[in-house]
Amino acid sequence: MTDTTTSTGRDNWGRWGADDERGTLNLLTDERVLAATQVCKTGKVYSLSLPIQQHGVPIFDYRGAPRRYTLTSASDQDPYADMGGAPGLGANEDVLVLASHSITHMDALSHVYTEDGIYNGFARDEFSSLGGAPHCDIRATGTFAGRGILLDLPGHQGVDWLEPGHTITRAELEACVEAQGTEVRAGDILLVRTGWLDLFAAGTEEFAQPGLGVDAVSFVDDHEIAAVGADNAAIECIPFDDNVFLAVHIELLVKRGVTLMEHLKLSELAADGCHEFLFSVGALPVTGAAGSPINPVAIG
Ligand code: UVW
Repeated sequence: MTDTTTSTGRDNWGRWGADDERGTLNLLTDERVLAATQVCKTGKVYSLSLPIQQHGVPIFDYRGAPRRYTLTSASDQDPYADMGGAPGLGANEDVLVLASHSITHMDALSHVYTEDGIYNGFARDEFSSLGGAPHCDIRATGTFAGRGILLDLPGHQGVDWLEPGHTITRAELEACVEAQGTEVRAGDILLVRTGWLDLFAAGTEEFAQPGLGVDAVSFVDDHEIAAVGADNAAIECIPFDDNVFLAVHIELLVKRGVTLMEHLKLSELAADGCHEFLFSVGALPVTGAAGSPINPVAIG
């Protein structure tokens, strides 16, 4: 493993080869995925995605609200008549217009760059307006599955949500693991519930959010976590830890190649006390894209 000088002193550049574009998803071996299929106890299927709609969901102004436009409907007179369709026959179809990082979404490893480049040292300026990302696009992330674990921090701490700006430490994650009695295994997909979506639903106007701090990154390293998701906007706390903009994105996504999933709906899993499940997600396979809306599934 390459060891470069970083704030945490660690990265995964070169760990899976100079051409690697999947980062810690390499930890999801066939054996681990097969073992994950054995953890289900109830068979209950959970969608972890918020609805894709214009209102009532968290949206950043610069990304804009998703739009669904009608392409064809019954307002078109017998649209198939020219092709032999019967009178009255038609079909409803839509055109969807949405930012790749809309609402519940997944970051490709090309999403965030630093002056050193993107994950694994690919150049930061190779992303083009026509082609997007020639390396580490969302197709490289693709579809994956594994054993998911939920750390329900508000549940453990006896609050509805962690306060905006709360910086989650490794000790808090470990204490939650201990209290829940959740075993953490190499190759797990870690989902962290901060309660922020519940606070959003309660009408908060605050930009600040609870989320992981840089101290929590060693939890991901030492437990060999394959991917991280959370119910907040950016996995990490806002304001950013130590006032370093996107500090945890830099540590996890850029340096370690950890795929991130944001705005996950985790309250139903938490309410059911479902802390271990089979997790599966697929990105829209858009060539060159730096992210994708997702509808992850957990099976309890
Ligand atoms: C950024 O943090 C820039 O985006 P996201 O929250 O989608 O990872």
